[in-house]
Amino acid sequence: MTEPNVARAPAGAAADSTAVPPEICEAIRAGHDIALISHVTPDADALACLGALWLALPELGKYPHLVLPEGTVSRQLQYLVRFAGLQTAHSDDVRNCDLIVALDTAKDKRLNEHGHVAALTSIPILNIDHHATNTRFGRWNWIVGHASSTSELVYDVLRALGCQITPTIATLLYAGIHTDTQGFSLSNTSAYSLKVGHELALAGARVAEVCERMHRSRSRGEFELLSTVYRNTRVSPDGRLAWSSATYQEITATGCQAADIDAQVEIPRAIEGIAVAILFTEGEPGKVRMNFRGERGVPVLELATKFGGGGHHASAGARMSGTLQEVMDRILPAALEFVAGLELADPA
Ligand SMILES: [Mn+2]
Repeated sequence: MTEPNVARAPAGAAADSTAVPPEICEAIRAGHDIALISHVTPDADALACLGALWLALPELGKYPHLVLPEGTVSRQLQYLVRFAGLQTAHSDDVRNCDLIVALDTAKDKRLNEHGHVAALTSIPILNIDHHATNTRFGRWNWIVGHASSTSELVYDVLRALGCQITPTIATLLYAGIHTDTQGFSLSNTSAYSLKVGHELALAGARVAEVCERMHRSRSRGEFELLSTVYRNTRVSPDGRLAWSSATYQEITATGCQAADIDAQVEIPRAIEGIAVAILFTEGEPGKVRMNFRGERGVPVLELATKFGGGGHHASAGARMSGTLQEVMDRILPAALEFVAGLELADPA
């Protein structure tokens, strides 16, 4: 017996790209000196978008200027910076730009520019992002909530502009998509993101190297920090909520910083049957970051926005002042109530 030949696109997964709006390409074509900025604590998606545009724009006769303040890239992701040979611009060059491209950044407050280019306010912004909560702070905004990553959108932009996808650009964008989809394993993995992954592999993306550097290249300190997050993981009596935490003390004792731990909400998330996972990290004394993840379509964005955060439907974040314990005492009762109210299909 053969299986009936039925296409099984998961609900909500776009089969094809959303066409790049013409004004997005026109804004780039009209620019001359172009500042490229992403979000604070840049992840692989942010760095990939910065790097891909920085490498591609000279082909169109543009002068790209990378805004990536010293010390903002985690140890593990410095691989991408070295691999692409990325060089940060001087602030004078940035001030003289006639266009800013903001990448993967939901709010202008989150732009990773450390205030050294405060004069940027007069420069028009082109805003390319996949966060559902993007505030559309640009003069031009291309916000595609169903895209797996901003790297997927930058790939579409480069194709629309007729830029060559070199093996280095392909490797960067592959790293961005691979990381935002957790290795093509999350619900944001669409038929289209797999298609782009395929095209990037054909263009020479270093698939195995990206996986090794993103998933199997922990320093001893990072490994120790992960074991702390495992040890601190707790599960609610109803089995629906799992959470973990790391205090400032626990993070710095391993020689790590908060940026090294941002994605580790995947640890409590790995427990079978949970609906929501949360990671609380105290990156600086008295400043707590929360990462929320929802399984089986659970809209954790609702929970995150209650506490001033944002992000995506099933992957969101928020920040709060206070000690780790104070913040957990505030958030956990609300999270327990949230999961208790969910109507969940039983996991198979
Ligand atoms: Mn992203």
